[in-house]
Amino acid sequence: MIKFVADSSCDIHTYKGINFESVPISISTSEKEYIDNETLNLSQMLSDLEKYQGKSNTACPSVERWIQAFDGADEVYVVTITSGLSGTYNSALVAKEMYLAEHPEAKVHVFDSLSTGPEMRMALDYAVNLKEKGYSFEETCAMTQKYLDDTHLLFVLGSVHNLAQNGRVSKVIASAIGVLKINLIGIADEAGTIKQIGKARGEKRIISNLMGQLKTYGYQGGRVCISHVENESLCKALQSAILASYPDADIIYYPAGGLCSFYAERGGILLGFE
Ligand code: X90
Repeated sequence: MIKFVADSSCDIHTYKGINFESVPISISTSEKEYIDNETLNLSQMLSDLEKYQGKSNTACPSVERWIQAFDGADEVYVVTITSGLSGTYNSALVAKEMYLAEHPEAKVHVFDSLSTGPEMRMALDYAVNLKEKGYSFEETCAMTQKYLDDTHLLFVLGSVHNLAQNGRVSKVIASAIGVLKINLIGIADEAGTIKQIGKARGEKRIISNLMGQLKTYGYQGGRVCISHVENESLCKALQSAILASYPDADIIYYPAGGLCSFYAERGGILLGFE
C-alpha cells in the first residue's frame, strides 16, 4: 500500500482519492491545547489568542504519531515543514528508522520542504502525480526533490507577534514591524528560515511588492498555490494581478490550517510558486 503523509502545516487534512494522512502539530497556551486537525475551530483559536496575554507555543508531532501514520504502508512519502524552524523533520526521520527496523521491506522517504504551507502542498501534488503516472519510488523521490528545489514560498504576515514570542524571528525585526498595519513580507530562504524581503502597508502596496518579488525570484507563469488566514480578498486581488501579467498562470487559493494561521496570523497569506 502506498501512503502520502504530511504534517498539518501543509494546510490540508484530506486528499481526494488519495491515501493521505495529515499528522497534526499542536498549538497551546497555558489554558488550552489546539490540535491542528479537521475539527479545529480556526476562527475561535485566532480570537482566543488575540485576547490571550500569556505565552503560546507549538509542538512538533511525536515519533509515535508518525509511526501510527505509516502503519500498514509499504511505500510512504512524507513531506514536512522546514527543519530550519521545527523539530518535525527530525521526528519524522526517527520514525522512519524505527518503522524500517520493524518493516525492512518497506520504503519511506521524508522530504524536508525547507518551507511550509503551499510549497509543501505543491511537492505533495507533484509526488502524487508522478505515482499516478507509474514512476518508481526512487524516481518519485528524486524528481520531487528536484521540483522542491525549484519552487519557492513568499509570505505576508498579519503580525509577527507569535513568531517573535517563540524566538523564530528576531525581536529586532518584530519591533521594527510591530507598528500597526505594516505587514512583513518574506521568503523561505535556502536554509529554510525566514528572510525578510520587504514590508508594506495596505492591499495595493502588498500586491505590488509581491508582483515584484515573483519576478525577482524567477516566476514565469506556472503554478501558484496560496493559503490565507481569513483574507480571501487579498487572494482574489492577487489572482487578478498575476493573471493580468501571466494569463496562463494556474492559481488556487484556500484557507490556511491551524499551524500556518497561528504563525502567519489573521490577514496573512503564504504563496508557493514554481
Ligand atoms: O515545531 C513546531 O513547533 C512548529 C514550528 C513552526 C515554526 C514556523 C512556522 C511558520 C509558519 C509563517 C511564515 C512562513 C515561514 C517560512 C519558513 C521557511 C508560517
